[in-house]
Amino acid sequence: MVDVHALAATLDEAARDVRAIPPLTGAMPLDLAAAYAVQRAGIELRRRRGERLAGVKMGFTSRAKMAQMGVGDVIWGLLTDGMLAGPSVDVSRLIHPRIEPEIAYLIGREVRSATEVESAVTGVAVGFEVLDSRYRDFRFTLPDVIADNASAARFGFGAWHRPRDVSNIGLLLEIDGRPVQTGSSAAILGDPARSLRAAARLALGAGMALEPGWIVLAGAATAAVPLPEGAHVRVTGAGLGGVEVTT
Ligand code: OOG
Ligand code: MG
Repeated sequence: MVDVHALAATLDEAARDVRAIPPLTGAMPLDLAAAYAVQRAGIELRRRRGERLAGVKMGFTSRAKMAQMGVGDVIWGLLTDGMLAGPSVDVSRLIHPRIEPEIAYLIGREVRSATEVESAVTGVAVGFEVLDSRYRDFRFTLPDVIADNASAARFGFGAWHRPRDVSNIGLLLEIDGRPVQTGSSAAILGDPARSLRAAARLALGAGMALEPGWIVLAGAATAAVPLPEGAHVRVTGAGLGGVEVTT
């Protein structure tokens, strides 16, 4: 039997000690259900420290991300208010952070069925996600990364815009004024709205309704890039403005 709580504690300590660990599956088999149980136990540890759920993140919703990380399935994780980035992110608290552009949705009312999620959205914005795998060299199998809450570390978003079609908008990631990644939101399952519906379906399937005020990150449209110290990052989405973060 997999000790879900012990594995969650191991990942949680790795994050807090800023120390990479070997993948869990190097030591034992872990199926997807057990991996999600570890993820939930890890979120529970954060909640006990006073963090509150703030939303859902989708992972590997684009080919660029699947190819970068060598996995082929969509996964999801949970966001807490403790992960919300300020205008700056302290990268000394992270093991090997990477940043990627995201499309963010704001949920305006409780979502009890996946079919109603689009009508519950009150805002859309360009966002970013700072990933930080707790595994050495950012290398993992699918169950490993699920247990590690889909590498979630920090996230942020720009100004909210009224819900609109964002099925094919240009996304640009710049570091210190240099473009480092460009992509289209169409890379996210053909339309980030599909990822939004999947997020609702997955959360509901796990017994969780999306709550008012929650954020859904639809997944990166491009590969993630290393986030060094002293960097000034800007993510722009055509028609959505931008969001900036410094390290
Ligand atoms: C896992 C997280 C993937 C995305 O947007 O595809 C993700 C990872 O790449 O380490 O957040
Ligand atoms: Mg992401």
